[in-house]
Amino acid sequence: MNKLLSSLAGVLLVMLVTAQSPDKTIWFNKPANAFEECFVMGNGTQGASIFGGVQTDKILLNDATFWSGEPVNANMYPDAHKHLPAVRTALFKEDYKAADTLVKKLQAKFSECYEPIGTLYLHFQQDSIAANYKRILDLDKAVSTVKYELNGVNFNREYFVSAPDKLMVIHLTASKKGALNFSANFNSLMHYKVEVKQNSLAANGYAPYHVDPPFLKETKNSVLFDETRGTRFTTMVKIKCMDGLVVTTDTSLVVKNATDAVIYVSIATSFNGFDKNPATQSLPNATIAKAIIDKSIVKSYSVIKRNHIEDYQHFFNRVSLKLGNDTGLIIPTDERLKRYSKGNEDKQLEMLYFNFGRYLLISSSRTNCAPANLQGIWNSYVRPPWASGYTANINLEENYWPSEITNLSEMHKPLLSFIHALSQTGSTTAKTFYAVQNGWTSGHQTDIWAMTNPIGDWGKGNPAWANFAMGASWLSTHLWEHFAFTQDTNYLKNEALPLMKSAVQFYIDFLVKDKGGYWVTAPSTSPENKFLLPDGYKGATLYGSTFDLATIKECFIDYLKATKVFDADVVLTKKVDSVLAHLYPYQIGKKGNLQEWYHDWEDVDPKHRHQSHLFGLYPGTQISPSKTPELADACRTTLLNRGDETTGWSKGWRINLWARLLDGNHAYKMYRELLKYVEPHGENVNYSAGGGTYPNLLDAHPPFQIDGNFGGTAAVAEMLLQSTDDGITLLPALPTAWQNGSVKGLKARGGFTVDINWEKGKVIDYKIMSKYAKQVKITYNNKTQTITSLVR
Ligand code: FUC
Repeated sequence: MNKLLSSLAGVLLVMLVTAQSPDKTIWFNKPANAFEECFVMGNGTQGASIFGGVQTDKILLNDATFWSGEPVNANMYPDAHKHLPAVRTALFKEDYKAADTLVKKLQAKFSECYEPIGTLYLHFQQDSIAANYKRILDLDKAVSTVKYELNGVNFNREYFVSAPDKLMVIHLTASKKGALNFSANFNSLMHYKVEVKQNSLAANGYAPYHVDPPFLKETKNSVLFDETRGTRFTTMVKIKCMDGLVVTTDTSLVVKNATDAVIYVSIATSFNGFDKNPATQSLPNATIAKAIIDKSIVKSYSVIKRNHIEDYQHFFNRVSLKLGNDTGLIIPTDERLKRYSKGNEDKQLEMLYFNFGRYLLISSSRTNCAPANLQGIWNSYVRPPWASGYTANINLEENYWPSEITNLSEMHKPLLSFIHALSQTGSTTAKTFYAVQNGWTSGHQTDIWAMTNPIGDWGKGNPAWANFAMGASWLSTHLWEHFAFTQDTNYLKNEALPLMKSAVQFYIDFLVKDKGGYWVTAPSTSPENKFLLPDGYKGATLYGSTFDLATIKECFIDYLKATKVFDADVVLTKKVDSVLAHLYPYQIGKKGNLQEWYHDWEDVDPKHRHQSHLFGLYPGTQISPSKTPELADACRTTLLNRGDETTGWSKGWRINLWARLLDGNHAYKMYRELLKYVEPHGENVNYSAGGGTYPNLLDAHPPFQIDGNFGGTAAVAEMLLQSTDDGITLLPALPTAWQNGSVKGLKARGGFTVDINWEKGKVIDYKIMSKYAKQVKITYNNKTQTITSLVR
């Protein structure tokens, strides 16, 4: 009888899972063992990674503003620029070896690390072996659930992190009265103390005032704590039970004989801005954490949940995607991914990955000046891979590629406001490292303190990554893109234009003339790749890399476009025009490739994961098959030479590049490869396992890096819709595999919202909407016409 009942319950559970849409549901029939199997949730500031164990549930807690370090002294190396002339002299003597050595004198400190707050444990006084276990993340509502049956009792847990209420909530129920027994406690790798009193657990602690990034050898000074320094945090936990009892021990809250309990978890940090000392000019983290919880605990669970769902759906529901009519598979997500990796069809999984990317951006990017980092907001390490930081030679920017096109403009704001902070420290970096008196720039790695100097630990870094100076040119293109998609003229005038202008000013002064009279950067690199000279020297430092000039060109063009919207500094505008006309142009190499280096050199690694010189094709707007067919062909050759096997973020980028080349089938092939199943590895990362996707659908560099998720999400949109200042193309790179489908709510430059329905690869119906009726050129089904948009 028991067996019959439990198998009936199993059937019911499967029905429940399948009632949720396979394109919006990630689920498993076992708890997570490794991080790469857990569910990440967040309200754009606080993050939770949920493992869902039966006997012990583990919930890793994060806060977007919780980093090691303190405000950076941007004036850390006032004389650095004195070394610049020698580097330039060596370069123009073509002495690349000397340039590689000399440029190291321009390196300074590394950035700080993103830190974990701690772990909330829920210990259940019960066996670990349960029947009918299910763990479900519902992307439609941003709510996750754990369900199982034990000794005839059905247990249910529901988790979400609410933006309106600013906290995490867990609702636990048992089907039998009084069967819910558990304790909650907290621990952390930070320095902290736990205080438990009157149904409240408060953990107060602080982050290290310095952490060396993991690529530096561990020493006794790698992680430095001092009670009087560093960012403080408070985590507060309270439990409300409908029945039963909440008692306390020294370190935990204990629920006895309850049927229905709600756990409230608030987190607050003392971070008060990039230039404020988090110990002495701090926000009152303890007061804030308590106020948040006190305000919410008086509300009913259902009200908090309803407000959370409403808030989340306000963003999530703006876009919907259908890529075919298959019903999706009624198997757990890890098995589904494995099956797909073997070449099986699963259109709903392709839609799920896209939906998940939008879910991740809403969940990780809602905090001013704290954009989504390398791991979004989800990190459990004190010295996380690459500091879980902001890497500005691709990763930080790639995080934001889906923000505008997939109708999540608001989620772009954390990056845009962060650029303002970078411009503050970056103006000191411009003067001290590059002898440029006007404008700002930033380097390869940055952190919440808006550090902008070249990194490399004072001369120990490889110039290939350490001496990058294109943070300002690349990031300022985001300022323009936000305007291009939103048409928010207030924003353009008051926020974007001043920052764009001062980025332009920096590069105007930083550029030098080469022997042929062209403007070039010197020193220059092409992110992380190296060139091979005919004499066998493998170098990184050169003048005039294609990447540098492409980002500068884009930044200048954007600035000129912005000055057409508003009156501008005429002298500067003229200067920009003239520099643009004499910028060293794109070159096509002997292999038909787009040249990466100023000269037509070989690459040390022709399969390198970076393809920075293709910036002008994507995310830039300078190269396209219609406007610059030769250059587009050269980009195609470069991509073919690079091959398709690469890291997660790099696959994400290449899919977008193939989409811009209007090759939907190649883009789709690589999209499938981005969704290649990668085994969870826990703490033993295999860095060379190849890029792909973990069971929980997070991107595998490996290790976990969220940029691949965002690159892949943007790429799906880019296959279905492309826009320029000249108009909109519907289904520009539709793969054969997506012959029938529809998309609603994508955004196009010019402030348009676009819906498309298609059948047999042809548009059958579309809708272009904007705030005011506007004329716009639309290209689809091989024809172009000008239409007037509908008013939204
Ligand atoms: C860049 C890339 C690496 C990695 C790191 C975070 O340095 O070259 O692959 O993504 O950033």
